Amino acid sequence: MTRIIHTGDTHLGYQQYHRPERRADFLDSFRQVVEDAIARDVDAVVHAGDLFHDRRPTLSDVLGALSVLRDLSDADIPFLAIVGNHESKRDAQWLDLFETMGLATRLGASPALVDGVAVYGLDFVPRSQRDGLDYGFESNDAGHAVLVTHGLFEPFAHGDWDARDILTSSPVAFDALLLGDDHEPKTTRVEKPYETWLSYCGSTERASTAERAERGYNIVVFEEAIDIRRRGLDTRDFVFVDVELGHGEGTTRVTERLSEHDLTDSVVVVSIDGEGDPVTPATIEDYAAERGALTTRITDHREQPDEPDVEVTFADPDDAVRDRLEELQLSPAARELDETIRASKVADSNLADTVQQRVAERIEGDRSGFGTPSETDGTVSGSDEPEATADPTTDETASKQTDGDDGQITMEDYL
Ligand SMILES: [Mn+2]
Repeated sequence: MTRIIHTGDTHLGYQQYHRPERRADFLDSFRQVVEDAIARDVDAVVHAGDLFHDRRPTLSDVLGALSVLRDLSDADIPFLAIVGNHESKRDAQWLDLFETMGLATRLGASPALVDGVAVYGLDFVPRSQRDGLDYGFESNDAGHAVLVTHGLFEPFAHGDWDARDILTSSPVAFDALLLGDDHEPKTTRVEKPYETWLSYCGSTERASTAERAERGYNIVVFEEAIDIRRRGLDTRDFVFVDVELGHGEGTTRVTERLSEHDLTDSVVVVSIDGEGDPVTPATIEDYAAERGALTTRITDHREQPDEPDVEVTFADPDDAVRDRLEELQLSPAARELDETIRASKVADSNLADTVQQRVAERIEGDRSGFGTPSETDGTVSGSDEPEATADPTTDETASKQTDGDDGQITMEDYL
């Protein structure tokens, strides 16, 4: 029997609500997972990405991670991990540092062997790089094979990449995909011809108020079959209070509802709906603070004609960016640049040159990918382009060379 802890979406360094206590909470959850791993003497801890909330964690976040990983290493339990979308740097990864120090293994196309289980990894893959991806998974003669990866996969709801595409293309038949990115734990199985378990372990702390359910991690037990079990974590209390205000009800009704709960050291999340009077958030916050709450978040869902109706439904900011980019229906050129700047592996110092080069290549090639040019700052022009002029109709040369536009390609064209 082989037992592997599957965790991920740890988001170390996330100073949620600008509270240092919350930053400490994310580290504390990671420590709990590792303490459980040591207490249960599991065979490995697999991390499915987003160990860090940001690609630039502070030194104390890195030191926190190191201290937890060192405890795991001292117990001779391997830490096998991949890189998620939140923490992905353009060149070397934090995980590479931990690997250099002997505290982690960065999973990839060659399997890490854990007591009869071959464990492979695939870092988060930006959308533009998914088609025709060469996985290169090497063969194994272990009894089981699993792939650890990060992203939103179909057949789960909100998936933007069908996990069955990976399974079909992979030269290795996986018994399970151990996933990160979706912060809600969920497990399903795709049947023949795949016969593969797909499982999200969920986040270990609440990275957004949408994450109401208990946080935890999974233990994957490999015998003849595979069994995926769930373990809860003791995280900071979140008190969710959903108030439906009736006619004539307001702030007092909200504080009455808060009085039904122990708010000590908790994050209080108040959601207001219905009719009723306007509420004063400061009064509600003060009430909760007097009863020991760490912080209070208030969302009033009632119609507020003066404010734009912005509905926040994402579990993590990158998802929101992704959704927004989809809404914008950017041209292929714009998406390529977005990937280059935001999610690619281009070194920071080379970024400006790379963007300029990609734009130049686009200008050489198909111009139809661009929108209407405009005259703004931030001009990026190909090296062979003529100097731009303010009025395209007065410069025949520029006009000819640029299909009637003014010869300037500006960043606004991509946004
Ligand atoms: Mn995440």
